[in-house]
Amino acid sequence: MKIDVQLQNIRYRPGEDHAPPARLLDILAQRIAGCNRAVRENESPQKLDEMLALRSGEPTQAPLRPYPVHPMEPYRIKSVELRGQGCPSEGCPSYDRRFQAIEEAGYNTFLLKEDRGVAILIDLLTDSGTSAMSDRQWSAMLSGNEDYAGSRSYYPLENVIREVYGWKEVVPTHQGRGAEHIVSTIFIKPLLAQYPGDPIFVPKNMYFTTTKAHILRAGGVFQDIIVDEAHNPTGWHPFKGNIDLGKFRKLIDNCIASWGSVHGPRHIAYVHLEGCVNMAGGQPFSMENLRELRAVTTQYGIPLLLDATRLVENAYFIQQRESGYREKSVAEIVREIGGLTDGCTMSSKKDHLVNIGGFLALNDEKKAAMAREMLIDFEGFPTYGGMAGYSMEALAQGIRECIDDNWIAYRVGQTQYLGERLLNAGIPIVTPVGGHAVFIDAKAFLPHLPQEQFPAQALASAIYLHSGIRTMERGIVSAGRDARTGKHNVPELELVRLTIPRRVYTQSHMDYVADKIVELYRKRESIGGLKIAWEPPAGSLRFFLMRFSPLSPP
Ligand code: P70
Repeated sequence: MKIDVQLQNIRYRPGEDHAPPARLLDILAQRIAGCNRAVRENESPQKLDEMLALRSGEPTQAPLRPYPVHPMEPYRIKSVELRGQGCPSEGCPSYDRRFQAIEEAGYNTFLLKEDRGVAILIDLLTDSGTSAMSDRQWSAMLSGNEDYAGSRSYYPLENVIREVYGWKEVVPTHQGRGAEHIVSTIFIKPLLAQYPGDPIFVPKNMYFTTTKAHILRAGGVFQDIIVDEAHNPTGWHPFKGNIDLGKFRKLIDNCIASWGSVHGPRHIAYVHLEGCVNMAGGQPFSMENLRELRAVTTQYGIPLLLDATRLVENAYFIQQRESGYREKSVAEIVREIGGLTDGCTMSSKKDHLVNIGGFLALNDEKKAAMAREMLIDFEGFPTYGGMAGYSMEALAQGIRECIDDNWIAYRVGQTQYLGERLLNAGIPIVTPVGGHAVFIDAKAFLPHLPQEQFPAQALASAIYLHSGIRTMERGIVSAGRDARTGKHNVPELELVRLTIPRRVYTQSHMDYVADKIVELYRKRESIGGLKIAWEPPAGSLRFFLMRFSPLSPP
């Protein structure tokens, strides 16, 4: 590819201007590629051509930024949550208060409590159910209809899901795991009855905690088929969420070798494809990968379901990074993805800008009928499935709002901003930065701690203690124990997630977060490891409730 850039017109950040030409060129390459991956000293330069190729013919100077830029909010604020009035230092609880709070929480950020006033200054535990709703959502809620059956608040929701994603049958649930419970049961259990004693597989692009728990609970065998690049926190790849089709074909071939060409592929209940893979750092899959996957699943008659929880963010990355999608709206891309799949499980608490809700959707009417039967036992009647009428109204409106191009560019842009600020200070984070969160590589941040001392858990506690910012461990603690051996599952990625709630925090909050993490990084040697103080006995989701204590006093 020929590159024609007027180097003298490029502005660099203060301090960068006098860097050697090779480094300037590299910085330039990174910015042009729009990957927002600032270069750290002594890193090998990326290939300029490869990165430019990702922009598919964009004018090369358009995306240049002299320093990380926080996008402007595509909304105004008209209602706020008051926090910490009367607290000294801008509402940040004192060190003593933070120390007491983390001690009481057993060094588990999930267990921090605000029972005696403010304990948490900025809450980056999760983007789940933490969105600020719009004026339109709040006003829609007032027209919620609470009839038990046939609620008129249900039908607009059903219509908007069909319109936006394209699946035919919609089954509402109280949140994502309600949908996972039903989907894994109705797809796995009939096959276990048909092939008694045989394993029934569910391959997926990396595990997610609740998803895997429900697959196992239904008697299935989880199989990770994500590309190897996903396990490398800093390797640069635009679609680290892709499925490795080689791994998928190998699973199919093994099934055929064991049970023949008709019954073999039926030992795979469905493929589950997650958008913006949470446990990999919010990494997207590409449309090309999905199309190839669709071809294989069609060939063998294997259902292809999405975990569509963060699909809108995934669609934005396709628009930004995949050739041929620049001119398409995020809504068009989402619809295209929906059309290539057989249904989904959905936690609406993320993309959809609501505090509670979810659904499953399917094209297969028979399976949908099975799902509704189960729904009545576990969630509720098919026209509310665990949500209030007012929640369904807020959800229908949230779905319309979240596929707006301006909104999603802002949303991902804010995450990129925080990521870029940390990268510029040399903090080891997962790159490229994902859609909903910045993930700190705890192994690289705390190289002095072995994984058995829970470095990500220790770092999440240290961040809280240092700054009042709450984050979440995504490493060996989240990975749980092997049910057979009782040993810790040891994931390659040992991460702390800084998850950004939607429409809640501003640039000054992001700046505070970046400043505090950088401060802590400078004294990282002082952070010690943890040991387990208590663990729930049946603990596939042990991270929610576990307690720890420091190996040496903090
Ligand atoms: C998070 C939340 C939820 C989630 C998800 C994906 C890709 C399904 C779900 C389940 C909440 C959470 C859940 C377990 C452990 C920690 C945090 N993710 N698929 O913070 O949906 O919560 O509605 O049942 O990310 O990432 P739901």
